[in-house]
Amino acid sequence: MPASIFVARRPGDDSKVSPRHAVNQQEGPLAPAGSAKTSAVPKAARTQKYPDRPAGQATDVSTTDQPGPACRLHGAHMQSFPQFDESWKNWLDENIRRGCSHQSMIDAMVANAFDPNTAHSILSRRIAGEEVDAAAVSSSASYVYGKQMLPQGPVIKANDCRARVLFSSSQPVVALLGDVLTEEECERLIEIGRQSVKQSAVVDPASGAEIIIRERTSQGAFVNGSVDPLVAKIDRRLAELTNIPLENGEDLHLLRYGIGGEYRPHFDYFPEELAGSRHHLQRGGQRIATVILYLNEVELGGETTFPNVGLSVRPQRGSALYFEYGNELGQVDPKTLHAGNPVEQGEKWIATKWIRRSRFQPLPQDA
Ligand SMILES: O=C(O)CCC(=O)C(=O)O
Repeated sequence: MPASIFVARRPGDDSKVSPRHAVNQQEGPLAPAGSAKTSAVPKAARTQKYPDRPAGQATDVSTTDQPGPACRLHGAHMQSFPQFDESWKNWLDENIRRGCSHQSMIDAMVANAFDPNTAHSILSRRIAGEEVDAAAVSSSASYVYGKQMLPQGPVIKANDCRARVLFSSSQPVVALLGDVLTEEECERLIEIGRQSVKQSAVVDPASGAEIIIRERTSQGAFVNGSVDPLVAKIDRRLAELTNIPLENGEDLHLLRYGIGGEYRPHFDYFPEELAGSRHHLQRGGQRIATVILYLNEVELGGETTFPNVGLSVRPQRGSALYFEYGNELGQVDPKTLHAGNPVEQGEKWIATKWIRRSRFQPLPQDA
């Protein structure tokens, strides 16, 4: 069962480092030879920090984060649509040769406005000695906001629920809905989760395999109506509220974060240019919308944030955060980059529904 695509965190984003993670201070990255413009790379990127990998945790092999020489800075100016040109190619090749940590190279590219998945993919391809076509990695056309799928109005109705729209935005399309689940339903889902969750995985952009990485420190489980009739009831409710056919929804994903648990910035859609997405896209097409159901209130931390648009949502029991990111042109909306902030006190329980463009096809073992 697919999980979301991992996105490398931005450099210097120390606020999201769990207090439980020890950090190793690395030698600061070096300025490029002959360049006076050290300011071309954000200041934060000059002091890379590397959270330790928890003992025994599997590694994302395509971004091994071994300590090593800090990567030299690229002299590029921050721009909204970076081009992977000759100078970036030389920069990457030099830092690969110097044995820099993969994460530090990805971080430096992201700090220069590369899409994190793209940076990840370019790095994997250069390491494998493959040519990278500049045109293929430059940004695609801007996302076109068409007609929203979510019904409009202050209250959205399903057969068994009246959800109040507490907040909404149109670019990106995000809405916070109150009263989607009752207290008892939240309790029951948490109870089901306690019996079933295990360490969460993400999709490796290169291979498509599920991997466990430090960017996602939670425990999760996919559940459907065969586990409990309540899940079928909630699935129906979400389909009615979102106005998207029931069969387009993946199984409900229950997720628990303990103290320090987080999900660093990522997209829920599968980047079509990455080989690892192919297999997942065959199972109902692209993901086009997400609903996050908040099952409890977190004592401190655990907000869902959208770093590209400065939005932060505090979990409120029974409410649902809806966002959509796939339009009729087949584009995906990068403004829906989002994260689950580290839980500082208490625990956090959510249930996520990822929705596909077409009918979702469960794997035989999930059916
Ligand atoms: O934990 C959160 O608030 C975000 C969860 C999330 O990003 C996801 O399930 O895709």
